[in-house]
Amino acid sequence: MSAVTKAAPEAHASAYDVERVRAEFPILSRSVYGKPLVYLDNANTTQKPRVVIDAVRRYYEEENANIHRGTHWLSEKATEAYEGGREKVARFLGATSPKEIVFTRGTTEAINLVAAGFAREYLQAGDEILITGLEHHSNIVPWQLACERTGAKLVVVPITDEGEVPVDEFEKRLTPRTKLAAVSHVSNALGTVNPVKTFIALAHARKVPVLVDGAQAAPHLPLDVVDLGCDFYAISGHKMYGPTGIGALYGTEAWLEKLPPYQGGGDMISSVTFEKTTYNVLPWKFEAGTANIAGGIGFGVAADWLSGVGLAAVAAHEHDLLLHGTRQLSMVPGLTIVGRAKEKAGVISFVLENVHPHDIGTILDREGIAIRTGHHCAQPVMDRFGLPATARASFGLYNTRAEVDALVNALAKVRKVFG
Ligand code: C6P
Repeated sequence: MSAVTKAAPEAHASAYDVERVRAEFPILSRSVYGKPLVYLDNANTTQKPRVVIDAVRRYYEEENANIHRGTHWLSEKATEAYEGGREKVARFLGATSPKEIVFTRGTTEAINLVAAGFAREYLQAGDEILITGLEHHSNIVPWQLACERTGAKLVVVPITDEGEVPVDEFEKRLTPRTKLAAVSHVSNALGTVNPVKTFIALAHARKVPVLVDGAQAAPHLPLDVVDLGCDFYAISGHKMYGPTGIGALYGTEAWLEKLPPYQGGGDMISSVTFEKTTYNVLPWKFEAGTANIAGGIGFGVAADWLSGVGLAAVAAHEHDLLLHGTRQLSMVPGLTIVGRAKEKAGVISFVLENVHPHDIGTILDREGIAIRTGHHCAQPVMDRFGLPATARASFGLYNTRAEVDALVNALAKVRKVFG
């Protein structure tokens, strides 16, 4: 398997043309309840550009076959396209080799893979797994399962009223018993960008490996896993303008070699007898059964497309939306923004006096505006702020200031309905 060639300098970093980007997304021209769709639920899942839709369709129309095991032409084509997808994802993340990219169903499965491997090989009673109070359930529950199985303990770094994870609080909880730290890069519930590079350096100084939940970072920030120095990085294709049901675990070759297989079945073996099975080489050791072939192909195309738009430009554009949205929403009477970290991605969680977030969501929906309401699969974050739920607007690279204004105007209607 070839090494990864580094991505070319970002294409349109200086002149971000949001209308040109929007034109690539067929769904953005549709209406909902007779109103133009305003899609502000990007942390949940993103819309798909035409190139991704076409790549998935082309695979089914022209190249559909199972991979790795056929001797025929179609199977070779499908294998090439799928493994090409892996190379693209590796390049997107800055990985050294595609061997370090394991395709999974998404971030959740990527974290479960590592947690299960640690539970089997590296954890025992009294050991500690360090997480933060900002985590999504996907970066809590797999570790709880691992702890239940082994007697290890989950240690949580508390968050501040702003929704930040203080570096000294993180450092304080790294002990000789810490076997791994698992931290989100960007919080889905509050938008906080964690200083993961600092966390990794502190953990590594104590020989503690670090897994980063990058579900909410990969679509929004320039990334380089080698520069970050993380041991594992988990991402979801569907949050990166790619298909659902596909994601990736980046792991250093050294760690992936050491971890045991996650599931058993076809493709992950090199030979099987009833007495003994030997496993396939990386990354296939972790990919049992027929893969999500169309997903892997579409994910690669999405990763290339996103790099082509340019993550620095995307981050700058979304930061502008964040500033504009924060300013406008702060002026809505009775509205409180939850999560005011200094470093934030394009996520605004808020509550409105005397209105349940679900009611906000329902009224906005009738205006064609899609946001998410609820606990955002981050119940401990809600508990920290004494809230059952928030309303959350999360921006993507195709959103505009006008859409943010539409949200603000619709909130005036919500206030009217609720007096
Ligand atoms: N957050 C949201 O609306 P999956 O489902 O495996 O693709 O991603 C799980 C996940 C893990 N970590 C973080 C930080 C996430 O935000 C998510 C998914 C969505 O916020 C759906 S709950």
